[in-house]
Amino acid sequence: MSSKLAKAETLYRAIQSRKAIPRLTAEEDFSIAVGYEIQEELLKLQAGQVVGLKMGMTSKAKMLQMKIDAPIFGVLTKEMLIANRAQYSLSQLIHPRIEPEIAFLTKRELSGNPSGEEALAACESVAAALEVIDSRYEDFSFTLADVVADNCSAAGFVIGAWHPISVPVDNLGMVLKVNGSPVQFGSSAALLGDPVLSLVELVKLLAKQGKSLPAGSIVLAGAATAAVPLNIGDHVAVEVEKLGTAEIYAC
Ligand code: 0L1
Ligand code: MG
Repeated sequence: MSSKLAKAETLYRAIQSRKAIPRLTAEEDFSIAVGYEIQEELLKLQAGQVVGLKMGMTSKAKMLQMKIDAPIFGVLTKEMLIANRAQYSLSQLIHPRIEPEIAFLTKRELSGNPSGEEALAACESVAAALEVIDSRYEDFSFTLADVVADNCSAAGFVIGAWHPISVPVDNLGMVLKVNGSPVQFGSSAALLGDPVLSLVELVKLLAKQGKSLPAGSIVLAGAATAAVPLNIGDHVAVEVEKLGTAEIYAC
């Protein structure tokens, strides 16, 4: 039986060596709560500067793609932030995928069980976003507890131009384009019916751990469609109605 730290070290080594590992629960089953404790250990090893959180499994499309059906969260660090329209090297990644997201920036702390209106009122702005995910597990094959331990496959994220929160966000058309060709179509409504409800869900998940969401957090609300493979040479853009684009040049 290996400790939580040993499991986090195994994930950390997978990141460092770019070598996918079998899912940790294949060796020893553990709960989702323990998955979050391993995630915390992994983040300590990575020693990044926390800038926000990401929600995962908040759309039917993602749940179907990954065969997992409960919202989960991971941590975003400054080191993962990719400038909009920048070149982004895939040389440190194992088998990256990319997915279209909506991002929020909070201006007030959120805690407990806020209503959608309270969550929205705590936001400063909203933006189109892309998330690069890179599971440390072979073939992106994992249980819920495994993927939580692996910081929900977090690897990188791109934020488009921030817009005042006065823009209604509950049903914005979203198109993911690779090299100019549309590959996924969705709507922000795919995110629990309204991406703000993904924010609410995040705050509730944090409350279960006795935590709150600090003011100034970036929050990715989850992928509105299935993720697609990200390859060297790809120009990927998400176009979100009223919010514009977030883009990346993979090299
Ligand atoms: O949607 C997400 O960001 C969840 C990522 C974890 C599952 C996956 O690797 O697709
Ligand atoms: Mg995501």
